[in-house]
Amino acid sequence: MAVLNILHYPDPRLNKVAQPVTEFTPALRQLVADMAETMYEAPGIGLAATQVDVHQQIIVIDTSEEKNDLKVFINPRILSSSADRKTYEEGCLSVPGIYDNVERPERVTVQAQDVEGKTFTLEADELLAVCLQHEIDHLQGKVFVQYLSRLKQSRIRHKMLKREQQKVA
Ligand code: QAP
Ligand code: CO
Repeated sequence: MAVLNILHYPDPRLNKVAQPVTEFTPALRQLVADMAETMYEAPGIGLAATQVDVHQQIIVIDTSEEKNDLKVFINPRILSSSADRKTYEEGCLSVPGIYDNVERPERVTVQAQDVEGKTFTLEADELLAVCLQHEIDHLQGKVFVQYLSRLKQSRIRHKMLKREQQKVA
């Protein structure tokens, strides 16, 4: 088990499109375990492989209070989204300390595979629906900041770059 390094916005590697997983190997299991450890250690409620610089369609989520309900989504697809929308204040492990409102469909039906390659379908609402959409965006190279106004994006970009600078200085 290992805690992986998380890429920070505006790292261009966060904009890479993840490829489908084709082989359900012990190495995939290990990566999922490491992603879960990285998410719990942060602590966070969701992590996409893109955020740890692995450009494969893999997501881990745990929105439970007790942090004992790990959900793994390999090759996730949104089959349907509700017309109803809801605004939620989102954050992201790749954009630490930044939170802002994003409007998305309130409910989604997602099809994915588990770590063994078995296909399942899940209807999600509430926080899980927000988190799934946020993480699936990551696999498509999209960070939640990209839903905000250009002015906000520019401010966040500057804040993050300045913070990186201070680390090296
Ligand atoms: C995505 O985000 C998400 O800024 C998962 O300093 C967020 O786990 C989906 C985190 C909100 C739905 C709603 C953020 C940790 C964790 C920070 C996370 C921070 C430390 C974010
Ligand atoms: Co995120």
